[in-house]
Parts: sequence; structure tokens; C-alpha cells
Amino acid sequence: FKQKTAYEIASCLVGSEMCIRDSMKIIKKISVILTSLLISMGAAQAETWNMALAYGAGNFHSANATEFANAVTEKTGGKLTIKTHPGGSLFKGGAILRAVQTGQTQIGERFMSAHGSFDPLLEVDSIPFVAQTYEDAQKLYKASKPELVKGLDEKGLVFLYAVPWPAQGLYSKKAINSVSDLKGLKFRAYNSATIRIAELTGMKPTKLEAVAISQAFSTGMVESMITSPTTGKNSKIWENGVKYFYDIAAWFPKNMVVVNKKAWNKLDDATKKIVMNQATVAERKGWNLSKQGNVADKKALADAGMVVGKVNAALQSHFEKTGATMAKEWAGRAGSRGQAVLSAYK
Ligand code: PCA
Repeated sequence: FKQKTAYEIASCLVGSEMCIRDSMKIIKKISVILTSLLISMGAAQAETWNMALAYGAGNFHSANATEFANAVTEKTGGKLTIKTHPGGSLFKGGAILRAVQTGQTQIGERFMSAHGSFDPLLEVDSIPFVAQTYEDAQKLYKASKPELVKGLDEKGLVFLYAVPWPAQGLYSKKAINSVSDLKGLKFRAYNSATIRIAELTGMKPTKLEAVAISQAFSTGMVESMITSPTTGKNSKIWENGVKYFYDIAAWFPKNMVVVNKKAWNKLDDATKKIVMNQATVAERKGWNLSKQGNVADKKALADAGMVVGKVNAALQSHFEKTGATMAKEWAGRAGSRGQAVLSAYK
């Protein structure tokens, strides 16, 4: 068909009579060829997704996400290229979920428990003392995942995978030996749960993204925080006058990777399958990296000269009471969905 049309076009160029006679027919054939060419180009059209990451390139979540992105790009033969943008360079942490939801970018990783107003279930992994080991964190994840995925789906987001941070502990410039040592401390918070802990223990919270930690401590804007040994290590927190890390292992909050649903629906089934398979791989790798960091990064704090230890019994029970209050408050916000998730976990 193409050869014949080419011959007809050529005969037009030399001004044959056939061309003049059949010009309409030939134009139609040319348009059929052009259209089919365009359609086949469209089907093979490569998609590029920009992946917004809040944490620095050296962070294990970002490194894991970059491996995931590269694996998808490679395994789809470039049909779907994912480019990562670490350190909040595309969108700041607090803006990522909304940016993905509204399609300003196609994919992003976000700290789940900072979005209780989006869905209270996203906060389930930050209720203090509910899950204090990786094993329990995994169980809580399993129990909450179906409901979480559903909640995100209803809001136009496709869930890919979630990875926990190492256990959350208390950092402070000065030693904390009693409940009264907490009073009035300028405290860096990262979600509603950490703001609430500060309120219930008499500290003064300021909510800040992880990328702002070093500066906030060095300028004296804050003097304590609760986060992982990893985030303390990545912020070289000892360089900003922070001497103490209390390993209370209060909870294991997670980051999740989500995709804009419209962008997702543009993919063909084979590509979707590759993305989901690589998400499973990334989730497994991420949990292992987190476990390794939970040990190695605590050691790094100690190696840098920080005092790494536990809080005393009176403080421990004070934090546990605070946790119990917060669990009740959360149950009130999360309603029957939350109740169902917690009973499944238990
Ligand atoms: N690091 C992040 C969230 C939890 C963590 O361990 C932060 O401090 O913002």
C-alpha cells in the first residue's frame, strides 16, 4: 500500500495525467498513512515522570527511591522514565502530597503522618508506643494498608510502597533527667503528633521540615526534637550543640510513594505491572535499609561524641501516659475505620 502510494506521489511530481485524475484518492491515501504513523508514534510515546523527594540525596529513602526510579526506567525500556528530585528541590516536603494529587507532578514520596487532615489513618504509625519494633511496625502496616490505599484512591492517588524511618528518639542540647527538664524546651516538630507531645509535656513546638533542622538548631531557634538516629546523623546534629540522644523507640513513622491517578491511567498494563513489581522490590529493600540504619546511625551518633542512652523510668512513664492520651484522641478522629485497623493489628 505504501509502495503503491509512493509510486503515485512520484508520478504526481513528474506531472502525470494519473495524478491529476486521481488526486483526491491519493491525498486520502497520504492522510491514512500519516494518521497511522501518528497513532503508532503515540502508542510508543515515552512518558517522563518527575518524582518529588523531600529528603536529601544521601538519605536512605531517597537513595532507595532513586534505585526504584532507575529500575523502572530500565525495565520499561525507557517507555516510562522516572527522574528523582531529592532535597525538596521540586516541591518542599509539606507540598508534595498535594502536588501529586493535583497533577503538578506525577509521583512523589511523602512522610505519611504529617497528613492527618488528609486522612487520619495516615497518622496511625505515629501514635506513641503502639508499635515499638520493626516486627510490630510491619504488622501495623499490614493491618492499615488496605484502608489506607482505599482512602488515597478516593482522593485520586495510587499507592506504590511505604518504608519506615528508624525508631524515633529524643534529641536535646541539654540533659533531660526529669519531666521538669522538658518544660519550656524549644522543640522541633514534624507532624501533629509531635506537636501534641510537646503540648502535653510542656515544650514549645515549631514545625519544620527535616532539611531545615541544622540551621534551626545552630541559630537556637530550637533545642530539642524527636526523630530517628538517621535524621540526626544526616543533619550532623552534634555540630549544632546537640549532645544527647534518648532512644525511646516510641514509633516507626513511614514515608509512602504515591502516583497521580490520571498519570497512572495513561500507562499500559505491562508498564503498570513493572512499576508495581519494582515498588514491591523497593519496599523490601527500604525496610532492610531502615533496620540497618536503626543500628548503624545510632552508633554514628555515639561515634560523633553524643551521649546515646535511655530516659529514666519516671520520664518513660510520663511519655507513655502522653502516648495513651494521644491514642484516645486519635481514635476519636479516626472513628470506625481507625478502630477496625487497630483491632486488626491487635
Ligand atoms: N525523620 C523525618 C521524619 C521522621 C524521621 O525520622 C524528620 O525528622 O522530618
